[in-house]
Amino acid sequence: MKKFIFITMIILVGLINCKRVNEALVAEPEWVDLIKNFSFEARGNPSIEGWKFQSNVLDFPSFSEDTPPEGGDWSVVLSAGDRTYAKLYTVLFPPPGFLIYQFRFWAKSPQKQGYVRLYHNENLLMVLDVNSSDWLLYQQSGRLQIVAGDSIIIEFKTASTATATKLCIDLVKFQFRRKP
Ligand SMILES: [Ca+2]
Repeated sequence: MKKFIFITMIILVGLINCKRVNEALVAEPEWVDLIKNFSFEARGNPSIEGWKFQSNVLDFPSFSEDTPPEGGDWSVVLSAGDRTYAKLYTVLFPPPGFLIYQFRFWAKSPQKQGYVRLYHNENLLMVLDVNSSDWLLYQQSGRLQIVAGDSIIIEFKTASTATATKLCIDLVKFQFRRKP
């Protein structure tokens, strides 16, 4: 009887170990971040490397030492006013396949006049209004079918208003993982 119980225990331990191995084999894929300069800084200096800036008045955006939690030393600031606008965007190239994505960023616009658009090629995936006067984390997730050559465009822009307005941005992350 003791021998039978002992053998049964060995088999059960073996089954549990097999289950753990199987769980490890089907573990969820890791998230991959597509934006390298997500904090708008490099070695302690402000930077928009990897991003493009457009304005009908300004050549560069400005930066601020006012950052969100864990936002490092700098955030980027888009300023607009009377008949002016400012736009900051980046073009990403995810690998082909069926992907799950997470898009998140911290932003604030004291005048509640900023927004972000997310495009898949020419198709608008989403628009978010930045209507918080204090730093706020915005996030969105979804699924994408990517084929070779497809692009994802993330675009921050100030609204074109008569009065001066600002849009502050930091910690912009676009992460994906393959559908398990
Ligand atoms: Ca930063």
